[in-house]
Amino acid sequence: MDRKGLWLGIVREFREHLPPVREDGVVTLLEGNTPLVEAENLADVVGSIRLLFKFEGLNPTGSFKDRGMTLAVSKAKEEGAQAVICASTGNTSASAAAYASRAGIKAYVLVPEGSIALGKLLQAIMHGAVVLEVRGSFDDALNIVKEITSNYPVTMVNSLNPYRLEGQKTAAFEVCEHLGYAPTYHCLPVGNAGNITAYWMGYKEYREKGYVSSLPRMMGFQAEGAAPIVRGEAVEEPKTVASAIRIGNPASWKPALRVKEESGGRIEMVSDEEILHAYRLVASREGIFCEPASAASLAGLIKMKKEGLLKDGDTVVCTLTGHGLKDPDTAMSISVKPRKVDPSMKEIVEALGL
Ligand code: AN7
Repeated sequence: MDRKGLWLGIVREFREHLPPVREDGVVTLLEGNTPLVEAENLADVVGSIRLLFKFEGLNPTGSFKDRGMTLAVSKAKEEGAQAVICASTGNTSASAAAYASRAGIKAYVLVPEGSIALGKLLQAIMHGAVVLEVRGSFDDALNIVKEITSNYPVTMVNSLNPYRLEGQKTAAFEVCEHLGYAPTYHCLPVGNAGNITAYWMGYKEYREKGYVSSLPRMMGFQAEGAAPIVRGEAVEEPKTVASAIRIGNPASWKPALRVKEESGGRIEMVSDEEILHAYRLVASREGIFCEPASAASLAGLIKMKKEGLLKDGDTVVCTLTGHGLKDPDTAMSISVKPRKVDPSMKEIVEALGL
């Protein structure tokens, strides 16, 4: 059958840039190939730049984690693993559970109690993972996962698993291919700092291979209450509305600092208020519903604009890392509830202000 034109998932599409996987062992949900959507209605906040959103919420489980998980789970299966395990603020566990179910292996998931978005918790449960809510933080859970994987036959699929970042770097390839060049700046939310590290790997590889001639400055944004990299010390009790990046001791802390240095970029922080403002802005003006953590990238860009960092004609890509539908509670908490009306023409016309 001629499959020309059909997307085959990142492991097959970017085969020559990734560690080899046996053809019959690829565990995929056809992740990747996400849209790079041009902003049309934000000039008043970001000025005369070309702004594009890499909407990773359109991956199969609704976040960028699927890019790394297809490769990590394919390799785990190839190596004969019976089970995978991760600690997660929600998206990694949703993705691990989905890919493990497809691979026919078990997924164990440790999440901080009461602290992950409802949709993500349900994804892990629906895909059949063994889910434990740990009375502690994400960082506590990750420490336990590290210890478990060095003592028991389960494969870690947190981003300390090198296949995760290898898979995630493909998002940078796609940006280069869609634009035909590398952007001036690339803005990302930062939690464990794996994704910013992965994008930089991807950009550097594409430049080395001659597909693009320049590299972006990498701009990472943590939430103010969970900004260990910015503050230069681990945060014992990270706090932010953006639960996905509520992380006090990032796994890829040092690599992220190297990315900042090498790319001439920055790692800064944005407040919850700025995050929620950007979250609402991109939904109400551009038709893209991302989750709160994702909006840290746009919040950061708005801050860059205020600081006078942007020049007319710059191209900026903001990655929107996860889908807004994952976190109905946060959306609800900042939304005005719809007004209830009777099925009366008069009342409805009046209520609509027509
Ligand atoms: C939507 O799922 O760490 O800086 O356990 O879900 O690569 O950690 C999620 C992180 C940004 C931060 N946006 O990326 C997890 C987890 C969303 C996320 C990040 C996450 P990294």
